[in-house]
Amino acid sequence: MELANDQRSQLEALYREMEPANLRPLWESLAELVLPEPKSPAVPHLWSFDAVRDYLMRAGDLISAEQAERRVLILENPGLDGLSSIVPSLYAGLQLILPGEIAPSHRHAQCALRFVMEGDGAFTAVDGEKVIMRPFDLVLTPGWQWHDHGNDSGKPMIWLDGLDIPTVRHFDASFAERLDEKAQPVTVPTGDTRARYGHNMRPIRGSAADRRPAHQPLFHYPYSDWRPALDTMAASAQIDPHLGHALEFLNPADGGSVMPTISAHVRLLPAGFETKPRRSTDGAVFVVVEGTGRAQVGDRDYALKPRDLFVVPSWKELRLQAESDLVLFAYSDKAAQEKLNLYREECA
Ligand code: GTQ
Repeated sequence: MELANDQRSQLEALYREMEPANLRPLWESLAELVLPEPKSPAVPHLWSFDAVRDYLMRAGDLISAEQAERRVLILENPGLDGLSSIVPSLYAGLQLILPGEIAPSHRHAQCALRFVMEGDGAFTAVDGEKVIMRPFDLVLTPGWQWHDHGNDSGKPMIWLDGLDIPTVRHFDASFAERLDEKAQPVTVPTGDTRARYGHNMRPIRGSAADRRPAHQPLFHYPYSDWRPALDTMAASAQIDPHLGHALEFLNPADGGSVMPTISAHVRLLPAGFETKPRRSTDGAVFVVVEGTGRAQVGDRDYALKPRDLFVVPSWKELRLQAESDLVLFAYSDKAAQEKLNLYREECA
């Protein structure tokens, strides 16, 4: 803004007078408030699973899951210091449950997903039903559904927690409750919800068998379903040049995203495949499920190995290269952005 010297000094005097009245001039900050395109404060970053795991196991020696309520190391974006956020709208953490431990029952407004990184056979109980968690399963605990976690297996279990904590904070809409008992009573056999809602079928609406919340019935998307689906897809010659073979997880209630604020998908990039550059306004968290390759995120370049985690902030160009068959899981705030008519993508 071009201003004459005396105009500038008179304006600044006015700003100082206005400040105690909690008033500020828009014209000094308009260009930073209404950007011509996204300029995320979040930066690309990669966490090596092995490095995080070491710290998590050390925490496991010092504090129990019950004491901690949730024994989790937050993956905080280096550009979002102190905000417990991996991108401005989303949270990510790695949670450890040791054999015999319980993370007590609670419910909250925030939506959560779990993506199993290590171990086999711990459970998450959701509204009275246990899900047995196996490697690379996706388990949801949708907003306001009771959940606790426990480990009856003989080995440590580690999973990625993806929540919309910063989004709920943004709306000042957080509610949370704890159950008096440590673990909620199990009232429904394991697998019951998947049988009812997980096979492109559902109980007749309103019938006695239609027992789950109408908007959010399903909470388990096992690896044993999604991984073979990707292989079958990859047997066809058609591959999306920007995505590879990609499948999005759906909410069977409405065919939309898994939860109101969070979308999730998996992809398979065959060995030697390289995606064309693509950018989108959603902030996304990726997990390498299998394979090796490279990810270029904006001006950063990462070598990928199994169980690494990396973040792609809004509008940063992403290119992926598969050395061996590369399988990725990702979640993002695309679901929330689409509801607000904000989502955009651009393919080069
Ligand atoms: O498992 O309920 O990583 O409430 C953060 C907050 C996990 C959980 C987190 C939570 C949980």
